[in-house]
Amino acid sequence: MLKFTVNATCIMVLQGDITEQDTEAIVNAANSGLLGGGGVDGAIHRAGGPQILEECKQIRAKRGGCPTGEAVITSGGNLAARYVIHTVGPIWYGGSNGEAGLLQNAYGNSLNLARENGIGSIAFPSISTGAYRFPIAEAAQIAVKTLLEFVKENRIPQEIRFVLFSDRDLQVYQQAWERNLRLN
Ligand code: AR6
Repeated sequence: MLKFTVNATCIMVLQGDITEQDTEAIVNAANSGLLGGGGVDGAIHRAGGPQILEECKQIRAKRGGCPTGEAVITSGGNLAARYVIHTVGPIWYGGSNGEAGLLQNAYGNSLNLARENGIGSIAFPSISTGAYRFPIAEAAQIAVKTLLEFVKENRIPQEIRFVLFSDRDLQVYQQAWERNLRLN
């Protein structure tokens, strides 16, 4: 586990299950259809119950889903978290199809939505690095840079957690944070 403060934000990088986090919001690595799926998306809908899917369906009916790089918000259903922010990371097609910018947007728009909703604490999974096959070292670098810029500019949220499923993934994200904090 890594824990440090940047500006006014406490940042924690840890191994765990995002569905068990008691932050005010957790972020879901969803797909544009918003109707659930495997990986972290499946885990969040299973743990949170039918309320989340119901709200996702309403959003889908209203605006036809969630484009890649954007984010929408629902309640957390039965989760400890009050909100779920559903964002859609890019599918990796080799890196020359705008993947980096879209991943940056997914993190940035999730944080913008958190700010708009006055959310004080938020937990992120490793977006796009599972089924969507984004190389994790590059994804971690994008995540860290995007978050650092946001907390420096905004001085919120009070707490950000990065919740990695495997020990290997935890090491990659810890290294990315250590590298970027040295550079800053
Ligand atoms: N807590 C934290 N991390 C988790 C959990 C969990 N409970 N479960 C899995 N992970 P993925 P993507 C990690 O595939 O690549 C879905 O079907 C996992 O080990 O969940 O953005 C959606 O519906 C990996 O490191 O998301 C989309 O169709 C990370 O979460 C598609 O997959 C992301 O893996 C999105 O693909």
